Amino acid sequence: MKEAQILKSYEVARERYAELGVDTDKAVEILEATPISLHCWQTDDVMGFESDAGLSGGIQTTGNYPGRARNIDEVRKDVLFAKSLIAGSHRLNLHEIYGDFQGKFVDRDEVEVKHFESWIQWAKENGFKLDFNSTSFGHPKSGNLSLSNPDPAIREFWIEHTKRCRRIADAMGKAQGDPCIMNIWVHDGSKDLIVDRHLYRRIFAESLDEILEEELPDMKTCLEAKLFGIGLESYTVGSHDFVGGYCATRNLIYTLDTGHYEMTENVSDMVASLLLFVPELMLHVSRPIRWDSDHVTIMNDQTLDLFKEIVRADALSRSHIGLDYFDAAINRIGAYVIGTRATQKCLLSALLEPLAKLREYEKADKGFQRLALMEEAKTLPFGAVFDYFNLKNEVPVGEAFIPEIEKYEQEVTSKR
Ligand code: RNT
Ligand code: ZN
Repeated sequence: MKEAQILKSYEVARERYAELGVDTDKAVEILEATPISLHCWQTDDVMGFESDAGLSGGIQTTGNYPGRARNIDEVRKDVLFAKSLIAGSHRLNLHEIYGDFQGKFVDRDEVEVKHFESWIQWAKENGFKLDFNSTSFGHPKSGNLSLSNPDPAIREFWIEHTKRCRRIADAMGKAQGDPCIMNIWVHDGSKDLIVDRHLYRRIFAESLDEILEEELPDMKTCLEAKLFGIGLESYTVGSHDFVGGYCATRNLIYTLDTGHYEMTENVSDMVASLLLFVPELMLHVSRPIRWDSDHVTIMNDQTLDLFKEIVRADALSRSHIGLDYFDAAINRIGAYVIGTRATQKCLLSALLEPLAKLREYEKADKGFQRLALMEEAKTLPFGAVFDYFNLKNEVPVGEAFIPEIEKYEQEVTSKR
C-alpha cells in the first residue's frame, strides 16, 4: 500500500467518524500511549533458562514448529524483532525462570535482583518497561500444590520464592521509574475429587497474606484466577471466587486471563463488576479453543467486547494489558505479532465506538436507535485508522509484516 493512499483513506475515515462525534486522532494517540506487555514466553514455549525440566503445572504448548529461542540472547533478539513490527509502547513480561543465571543453577528460593540486572539494563536500552511473574511450575517441588501445600517445607519454599520475586519486581519498577506489575499465578489444584477444598484455599490465603506483608512501593501485585489445568481438572485452589474475594478484600489487582473461564461464559461482562471491587485489572489476552488452549489472540468478538467494556467503563488507566498464549505450531514470532496487533485492533475499535451517541440513545430509552448504531458502527472504516496508526509509527502496514517474518525465519530462526 502506498503512503499517499493510506493517508487519503485516513482522511476519509476521520471525517466519517467525526460525523458520529468520534475523534480518530485522539483514539490513535491513546492507542500509542497504551502499553502492551509482551509475554516473553511466546518465544520459547515457556521453557525459560533455569533447567531442562519440561513444562508442568497444567499448562501445555502444542506444536513443534522449528526455530524456538533456546537461550537469553535468542529470546532478546526475537522480542526485539517482534517489537519492530508492532506500533505503540511496549512492556516485556518476564517469568522468574527467564533470569540471567549465567549457566548456574539458581533455585527458586535463591533468586535475587542480580539475576535480572542484565534484563533491566537491556530493557532500558531498548525502550521496554518490565513486568514480572513468579514461577510455580516446572520444578521438582511444583507437585500439585505449592503455596497451598499443607507440608510446611514445600509451602515455605514457595513463599520464599514469591517474596523474592516481589523484591525483584520492585527493583525493576524503581529502575524504570514506573511500577512493575507482578503476577502471581499458581497451578495448585487436583486431578480428582478432593474433600478438603476449604483447607487448601485457607492455606493459600495465609501464604499470600504473608507474601504481601512487605511494603514495596515500586511494584504492584496481581493475582490470576483460573478454571482448571490439564491433569488438575477437578479442583483449582485459585478459582474465580477465591481470587475475586481475595483481591477485593486485600485491594489487589485481579488478573483476568480470557482463557480461564467456561467456554460459554461472557468474560467481558466481568470487567464492569470487578472494577467496582478491585483497584485495577491485569489482562492476559488469549484465545481459548474448547479449553484454555492458549491459541494466538485474534480480533474476535470476545476480544473486541473485552476492550469495549474497558473503554466504556473508562477504565483504561486502571487496566494493564498483557498477552498470554504460547503457540508452537506456527512461526512463533508471527504468532507474537498477529496476537499483539490483534489486541491493538480490538482496543482501537473500542476507542472508535460512537459512545457518546450510544449513551444518549440509551439514556433516552431509544432501543432501536442504539442497536442500529451499534450495527452500523461495525462497518465504519476502522481499517483505515489502524493502517494510519501503523504508518505513523513506522511499522509495516497491513500484511506487509508477513514477508518480514519470512525473511527473519530464513535468516535467523530456521538456522536454530
Ligand atoms: C496459566 C496462566 C499463566 C501462565 C503464564 C505462563 O494458565 O494463564 O498466566 O500462562 O504465567
Ligand atoms: Zn494467564
